[in-house]
Amino acid sequence: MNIQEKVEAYLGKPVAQASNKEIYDGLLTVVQEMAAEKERTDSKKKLYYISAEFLIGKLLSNNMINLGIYQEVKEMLEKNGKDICEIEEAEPEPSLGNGGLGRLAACFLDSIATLGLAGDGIGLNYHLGLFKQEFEDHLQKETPNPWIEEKSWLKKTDTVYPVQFKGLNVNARMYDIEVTGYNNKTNKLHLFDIDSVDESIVEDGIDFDKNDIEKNLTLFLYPDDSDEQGRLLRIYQQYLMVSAGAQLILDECTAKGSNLYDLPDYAVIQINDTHPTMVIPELIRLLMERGMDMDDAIDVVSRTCAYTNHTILAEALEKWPVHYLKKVVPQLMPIIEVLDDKVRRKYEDESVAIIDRNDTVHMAHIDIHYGFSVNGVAALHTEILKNSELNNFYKIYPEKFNNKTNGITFRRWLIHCNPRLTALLDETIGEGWKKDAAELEKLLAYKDDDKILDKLLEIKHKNKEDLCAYLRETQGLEVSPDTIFDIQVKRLHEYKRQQLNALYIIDKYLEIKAGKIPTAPVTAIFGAKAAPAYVIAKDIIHLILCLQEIINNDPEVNKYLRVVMVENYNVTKAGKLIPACDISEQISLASKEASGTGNMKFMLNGAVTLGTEDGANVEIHEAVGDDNIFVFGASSDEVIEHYAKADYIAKDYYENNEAIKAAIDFITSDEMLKVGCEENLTRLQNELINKDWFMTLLDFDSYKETKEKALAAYADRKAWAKMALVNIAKAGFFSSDRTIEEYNRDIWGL
Ligand code: Z57
Repeated sequence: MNIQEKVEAYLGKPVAQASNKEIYDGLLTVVQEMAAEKERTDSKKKLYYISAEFLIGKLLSNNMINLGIYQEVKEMLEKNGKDICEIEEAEPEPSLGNGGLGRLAACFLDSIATLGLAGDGIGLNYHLGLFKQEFEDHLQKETPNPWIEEKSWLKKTDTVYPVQFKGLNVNARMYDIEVTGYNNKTNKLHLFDIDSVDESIVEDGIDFDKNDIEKNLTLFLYPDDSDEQGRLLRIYQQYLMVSAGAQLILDECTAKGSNLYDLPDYAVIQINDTHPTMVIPELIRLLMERGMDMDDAIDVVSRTCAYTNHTILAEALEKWPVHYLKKVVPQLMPIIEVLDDKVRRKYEDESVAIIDRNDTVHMAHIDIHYGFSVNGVAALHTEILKNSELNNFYKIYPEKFNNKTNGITFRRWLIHCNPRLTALLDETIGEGWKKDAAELEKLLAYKDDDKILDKLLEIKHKNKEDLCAYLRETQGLEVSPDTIFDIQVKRLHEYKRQQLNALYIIDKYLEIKAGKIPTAPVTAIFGAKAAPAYVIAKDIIHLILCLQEIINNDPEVNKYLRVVMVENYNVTKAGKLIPACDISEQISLASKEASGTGNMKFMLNGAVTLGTEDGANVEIHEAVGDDNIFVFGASSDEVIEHYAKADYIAKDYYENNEAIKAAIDFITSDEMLKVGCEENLTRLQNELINKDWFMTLLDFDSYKETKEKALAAYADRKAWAKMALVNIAKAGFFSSDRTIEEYNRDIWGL
């Protein structure tokens, strides 16, 4: 049977007569079967990538591309009067991640399977995912995001493991999602859940009874990104994940013949940030339960586990009070105490202790002492870990530290989201880049080829037209593809400095009002969710939404400047925004963005970066050279020094810089207060003048100056196209296939 026949057998009617939703269900069923029939990767040693987040995005097209049937299905649908893009709309997006960390885990699964490595994901099956963002009165409102339908990529299994909390025993059931590799074998994503979870306890937005663990345990993903609220429920979630995961790992390894003393020959566990750190004491506990000595168990586990750090923000490094752990997982405390005791006997340095003097457990410290590898996610980030944040550990274990610069899967972030550019690359340099991303460099030979440069501009314009249509349909916003698309999409956080971009927009608005006409019209596009409890982040969203209202409705200004805040930014929307971008905003305070991965996606799609020397921007800069990127702002060394000396005073900039003062004053001007809320705007204004922890005002002048240069450069269309071409050609290094090859070479040894 061909695919059409299979789908029609499922539907019981011709494709031409079925609804988009029916066709989606049919394709899901057929594709899922095809994936299940594919050969599994198999080897003695297997990787387990444990992560609280897997931001996998929609799976239908991704799986069809990887299985090599995308083109065939697309054409079959066309013949039947159907559009594959509309079928895609019928798929709900699983929102099992916040941002970069979760999306990285998803790119990694794709690359691990593509490289034919045996590696499964272990995580949690959040029924309502991360919240869905809605805008109401220019404010963010959160609602649940149910994504599991009758027909779903999730397959319920019969595998169930008992997990014990203090006073509560639950059964963790495993659900599986097939992970298809690009023209290769398959792996699995295992998501644990408990049967008793009850979605009906959610009311009034995303509120629910925090005490009813049996009903709430896997309802939601914790909605914070890089900052921690330290709630008990999070410990319950983490322990469910690691205890079930550890039992699965031990079962699989013993089934393959491990005697458990040789566990490191059968398994390597990559711990994605500190959220899964309890897997270390839990594995020790389980090995002891199976008869192993404690010292042997500690040794075996230490040679099995490796840790990835994703941030230097102090507030993001998880620390749990001992009394929290005692309340939820008392069985782990005696083990953690022994781990701490061993460290204290060996090292006098209080700063490397596991349990500190305030009875707080430092999760990252467990990972570093009792894992065999510690890696950062970009060159600069790893250097900062070694030289400052984790310097005391680096001095003890220099051999454990290594860098693995992040990457992205080109299957989703080019082949799927940008078919026009994909076709041009195929025609121009062949298809080899799809398996070996370094081959993108072949494009450099066309740097002065007017035909190719024109085609790049034409593709970008068409992608911008598509985005315009999408914004009109989804949010009723009118923007023109003939303006410069300047895009900043990422989680809302002060260190990422959406507020710097907003201050620039206010400055530009005031200039236009004063009669200074800009050289080129700009559409400033944002997309960002704020953690529901992160007050200032929500105030920044409010500011942007007010600017959108004022600026877009001012006929004097909207010829030159428009603002778009995309609602509910997610993986699906990223796929529509990124191919349409001219200028990629990567403007975090230097030293604070561990890597960034959106920066790589934009580059790959021919956008030019406007950014600070932070995270992987540094490596992008190195790859494309000074002429193909716009870099500004204080360096990470300067920033680190400002923090050390505590000598940055925002108010001095406010008082001494007219443009800054005018922009900040505007936040509470009459015009703003007419559309906005005084409480939010005043709070944000105060924060900027009196605190500004992430030094927005420090970089304002250099941001403005560099942005003007970028906007002016856009006018020379050919020179701009050349910059885009170099960015695409040099993006090969940022393929997650390269990242995974390095993980395997240096850490996993599969
Ligand atoms: C998260 O998305 C990241 C770090 C964290 O500590 C948490 Br919690 C969530 C991000 C970093 O902010 C990015 O810079 C990085 O690219 C990404 O993780 C993947 O490494």
